[in-house]
Amino acid sequence: MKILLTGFDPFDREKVNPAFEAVKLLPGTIAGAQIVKLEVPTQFVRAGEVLEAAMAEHKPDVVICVGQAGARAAITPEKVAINLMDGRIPDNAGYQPVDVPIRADGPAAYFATLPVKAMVQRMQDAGIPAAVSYTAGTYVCNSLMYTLLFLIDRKFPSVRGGFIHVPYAMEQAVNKPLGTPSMDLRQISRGLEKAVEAVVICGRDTAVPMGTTH
Ligand code: PCA
Repeated sequence: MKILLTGFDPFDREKVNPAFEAVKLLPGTIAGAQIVKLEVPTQFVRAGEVLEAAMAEHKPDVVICVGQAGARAAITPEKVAINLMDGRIPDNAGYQPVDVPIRADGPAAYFATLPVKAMVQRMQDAGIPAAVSYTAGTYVCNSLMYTLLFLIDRKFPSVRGGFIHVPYAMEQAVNKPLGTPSMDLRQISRGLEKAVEAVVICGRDTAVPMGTTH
């Protein structure tokens, strides 16, 4: 099995993006699966183009995109991506769409085709804070997740795919307000490794309740 893992470059005046830093720390093989690592730009349009080219080149069985979610204290596999771009800030190319669909010919939303609950469970079993997330936001991460699932739907039907948001790396929180959540990069990477193990091991997701009441 071959798994393509992507991580974004830094954005919003940050010096690092914990997503690609944690992906870089991963071993080359996880649970027998070959890991291919790819940095993608934090740009609405270009990120999807780079991903599509990499999927055509590497022909992965699974694609997992990883991004930074600075306000979160846990590693969060995303359940759903929506067909909407609404940038609070411009992307790294200066593009700031407001209420623009990602694909005019695409559905309103796609679900991840990865076992998100099993991924969360395996991270928690390893002592790493993790939770299912039911919104990937409206910025470049949601856009890349939607584009990935659109590409799987229309062009690469045998591929399974999804997205994981990770907290700030600890060093990013140093000059931020007290209480800003963060996680050690090695723990983020260990969490990603556990999540990948779950993808390799679990065909169907575990049916334990993890939904929210709000
Ligand atoms: N996080 C942003 C975009 C790039 C990243 O790492 C997001 O959550 O949309």
